[in-house]
Amino acid sequence: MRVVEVDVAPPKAGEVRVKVLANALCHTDIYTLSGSDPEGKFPSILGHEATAVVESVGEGVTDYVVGDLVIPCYTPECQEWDCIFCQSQQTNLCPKVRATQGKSVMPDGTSRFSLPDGTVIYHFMGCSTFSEYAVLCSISLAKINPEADPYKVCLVGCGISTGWGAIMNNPNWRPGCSVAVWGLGAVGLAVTQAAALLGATRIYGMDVNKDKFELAKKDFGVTECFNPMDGNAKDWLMSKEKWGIDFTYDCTGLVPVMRDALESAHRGFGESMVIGVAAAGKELSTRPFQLITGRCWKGTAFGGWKSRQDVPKLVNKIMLGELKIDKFITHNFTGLDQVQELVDALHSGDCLRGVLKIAEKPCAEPQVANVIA
Ligand code: NAD
Ligand code: AHE
Ligand code: ZN
Repeated sequence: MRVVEVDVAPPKAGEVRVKVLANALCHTDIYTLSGSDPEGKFPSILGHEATAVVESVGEGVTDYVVGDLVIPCYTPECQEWDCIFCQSQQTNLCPKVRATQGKSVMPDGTSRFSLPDGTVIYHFMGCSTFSEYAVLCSISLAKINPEADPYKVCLVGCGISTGWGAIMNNPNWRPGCSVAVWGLGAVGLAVTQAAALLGATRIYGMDVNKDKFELAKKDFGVTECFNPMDGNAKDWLMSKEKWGIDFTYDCTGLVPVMRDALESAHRGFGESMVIGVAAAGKELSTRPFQLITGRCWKGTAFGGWKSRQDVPKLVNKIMLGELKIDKFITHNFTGLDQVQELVDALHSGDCLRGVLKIAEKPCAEPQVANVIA
């Protein structure tokens, strides 16, 4: 990983160039950096959990004006009448730019990033916000309340929204239920926080790092913790709840954990949700009997939120104090030169989210000088 000077070309039709104010590090950035992502293409600019300001707009872009405060969204929302995904209430997976996004380029097949010698630098997840400037599709931006704190609400761009949505967007959710979460990072703790808020009465947290347990119980609604290094988590859960857990969540990206989560789900109606991203080549397995006996295996991308319509609402709920985001921010850094410190922090085991401040928020009002005539 290196910090270098990059040329950021102007936005083309349907695109927006933004000035990035803040970017938090998500585990998925590290996963792609490690080479485990089959779609990872290098050299690239990582980063997808950000707040930014619109710097310029390309031809045909009418939804944004220069100065708008926005959150980049790796799951876009084209909102077109003939997009069966945007028109459906069942999904947030708008596929409009997914094919080119997966190839790490813009919809016209080219990149807006290059080195001064002409070397192409690739995009990442349609965002690439570990940068002073980035170019995104206009359908990949959510315009938010200009009064929002950009150094906090950047978290809405991925992990926290994903964890909250896994609970809040589940039509089968019911208060009084039991929940089990593997992986007490920011995503897993957003799941437990939302579960507690929506009335779960037993919330079991599993992590191989026992240092996570105190905070999980104190601040994020977890009622009991277990370290899978100390024994079989499935057996432990079954000793607590005879027929299994109502809702289970993998927030590790490890396929053996995903299997345990499914097999710990309640006989007859338990649901298990895959949230963690598994490395290239990994596959799931279980006995089909687990499904025949009524367990349901599913997954979520970005917690099911429809990005452009739901992200501004999430930001408002944070500003109203209904959704608590502060406790997820364990580390703060300033300037792109500190990106390695940010990565080291997430690896250290005591970091939920580290926020990298990249630029000052511009003043909302024009500055007027006092003049004595
Ligand atoms: P994180 O690294 O902060 O947290 C992961 C946690 O899992 C750590 O606390 C770690 O100690 C724990 N862990 C590791 N092995 C474990 C095991 N065997 N059993 C129990 N716990 C274990 O990561 P994060 O940012 O919270 O992200 C979690 C996962 O969610 C990642 O795989 C990430 O790529 C994925 N993710 C998915 C989405 C989505 O839309 N589906 C969105 C954001 C992140
Ligand atoms: N490139 C990976 C896919 C990774 C993946 O599944 N990403 C999640 C978001 S992780 C955010 O931190 C996701 O939402 N996926 C849906 C999508 O359209 O990418 C691979 O395995 O190819
Ligand atoms: Zn992420």
